[in-house]
Amino acid sequence: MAVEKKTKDAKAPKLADPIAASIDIATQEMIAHSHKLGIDTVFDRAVQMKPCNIGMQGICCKNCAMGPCRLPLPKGGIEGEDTRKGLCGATANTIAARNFIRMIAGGAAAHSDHGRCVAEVFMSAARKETDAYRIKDTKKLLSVAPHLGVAVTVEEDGEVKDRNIDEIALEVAEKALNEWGKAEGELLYAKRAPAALYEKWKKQGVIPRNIDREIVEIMHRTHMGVDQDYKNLIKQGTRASIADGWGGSMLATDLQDILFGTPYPLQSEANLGVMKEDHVNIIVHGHEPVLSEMIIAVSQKPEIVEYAKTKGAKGIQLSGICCTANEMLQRHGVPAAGTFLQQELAIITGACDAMVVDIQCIFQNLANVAKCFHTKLITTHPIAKMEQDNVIHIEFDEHHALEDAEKIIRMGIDNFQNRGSEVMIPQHKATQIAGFGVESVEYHLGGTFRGTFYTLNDNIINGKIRGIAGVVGCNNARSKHNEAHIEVVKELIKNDVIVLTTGCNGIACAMHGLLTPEAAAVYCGPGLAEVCETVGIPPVLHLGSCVDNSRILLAATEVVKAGGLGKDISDLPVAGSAPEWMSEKAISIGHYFVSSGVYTVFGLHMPTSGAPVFHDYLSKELEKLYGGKWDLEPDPIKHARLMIAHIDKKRRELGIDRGKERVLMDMADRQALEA
Ligand code: CUV
Ligand code: SF4
Repeated sequence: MAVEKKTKDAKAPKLADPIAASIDIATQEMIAHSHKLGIDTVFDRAVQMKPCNIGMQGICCKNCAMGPCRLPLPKGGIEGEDTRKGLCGATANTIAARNFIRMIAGGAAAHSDHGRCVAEVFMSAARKETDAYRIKDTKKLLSVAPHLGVAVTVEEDGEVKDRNIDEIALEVAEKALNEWGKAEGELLYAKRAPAALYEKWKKQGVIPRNIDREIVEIMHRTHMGVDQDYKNLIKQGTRASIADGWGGSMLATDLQDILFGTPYPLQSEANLGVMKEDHVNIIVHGHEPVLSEMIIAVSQKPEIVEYAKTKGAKGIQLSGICCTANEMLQRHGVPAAGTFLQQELAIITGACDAMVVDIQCIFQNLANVAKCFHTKLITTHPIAKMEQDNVIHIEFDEHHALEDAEKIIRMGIDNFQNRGSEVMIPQHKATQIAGFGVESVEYHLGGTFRGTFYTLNDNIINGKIRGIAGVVGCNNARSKHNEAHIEVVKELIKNDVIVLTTGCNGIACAMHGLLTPEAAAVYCGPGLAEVCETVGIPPVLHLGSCVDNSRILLAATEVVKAGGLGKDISDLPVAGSAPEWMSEKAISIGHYFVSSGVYTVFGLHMPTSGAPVFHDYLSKELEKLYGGKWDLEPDPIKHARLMIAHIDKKRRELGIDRGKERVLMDMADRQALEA
């Protein structure tokens, strides 16, 4: 009887429709291939499991064992007073605000702990305890040092007088590491913000004391029975997010640039088609370049390449997934194998000989997928292991980094011969130009003599460039892979808004051909196309990984400094966006964009919608304090148009709107915007 029932119930699980799951052909092909092989991926799981509607709206509290307390919105909305409360009396606003800032804590912790790890390696390098890591970019070191209160004297010709580089590096390392846990003072980098913004933060009392403390305080305040005022809760969320964007993330970017080199534009490729059937394919997935830099160094050693040849391979093909892809791309031109949602697919090609992961955005299901193939899945970080028994852990340590990297690569090479017969690498990839940053934007778009953002400002003022958008963030299996990323970006550049991208949006734009100078003639409005063609840049500038969103903050600050566009980031015709966000890091990034004065639109949904008063506070009231605010728009075209409308509003306020909109928007466009 029982057996019979079981067979009746065991109908085949619903599978994802490849065409509905992604706009990318390589991804569609691989999803279909996974079905053929009977391997489930995130795309299938997304159609099999529905999200919890209450959790999604941010109104489930499980901060104590009297709960979880769930506060669903009454059908038909709230009439009159909102009387919903948990056992302790916590209101929907309190619960949603607590949940929201816990997401900020999670995101800020992830970015900042990454930064700390880099700072520790930087310290080892400064102390010369390691051969593997060295101070590479002394120019960047000298430009960063003063922001940490480290004195340098630089002569006109760039030579350092008075102090030697080693001494400066050591002091920078000490000062930087101190930012995580110093006993008094405030976050040193807060002063890198425009003075007007710094003053706003000061007035609101949200300047971080140190990075760790703000994150810990969120955990304290959101503990059962502590902070019960959503305004006060989000204030701490603001302080922690600033500690992320202008602290942990910015330090990560700066120290990585000093250790591994400041990125400059270079050419590469993106999508699963970068994998090569006749090469050893090693994929590095995760976040910290501390690992990937060593993998790159070792994979280029002649004896290692020779070793690969002795095993029958033509060479070693490295590629990246997620932000490790962006780190390896921007400094070395290593191609990206794909975005967040393609990680399982890279193994399903059957041609991934080793996948090396460190921290963040790594699916535990990679281990299950790897089991179906010869792929060695290697975890490397002491804080990020997997329970499955086919996973190999090789702990990576800066003191024997090159040896660790060599062990990993040899393992991948040795595994080349174990490939099965089922190899299918989709033949799709696109060319990309990446590796932009504050320094290279200055170089490309700056004045020849001034070396500032003068020319960029000029083009904004004369209306060729309507404004600047930062479009960033993840993929989310709850929406069609890459669709919103690409539609939002295309709509922006069509309307002469130049786009700065990072994270998986950067990879998506690369995959869909938006990161080439040639894209300007195809997709841009006439003004932006002209600027891109004159300067020879793509209309979408890839600024790197998620911690490199700090580059967007500094680029905006440079635009303020270059003059003519107001005194603060909130005066600029700029807007932010994360069309397919999924991680807590995205919430932290979104919130420091907002707290830095940027109007920021998220796609999908906001985990605050179940608490309308708190939700309104984020989307309306915050603007009065910092000049930036949150918005939500799942439809990509409307999403982009909200950003453009905000940019136009700022142009009007600056008095630089005349002529501009008349040329670029036709009547239908305008009506659509007003509707
Ligand atoms: Ni850190 S956070 S999915 S890799 S951008 Fe990509 Fe970027 Fe989101 Fe993760
Ligand atoms: Fe419920 Fe309050 Fe406990 Fe949250 S803290 S689970 S709302 S009793």
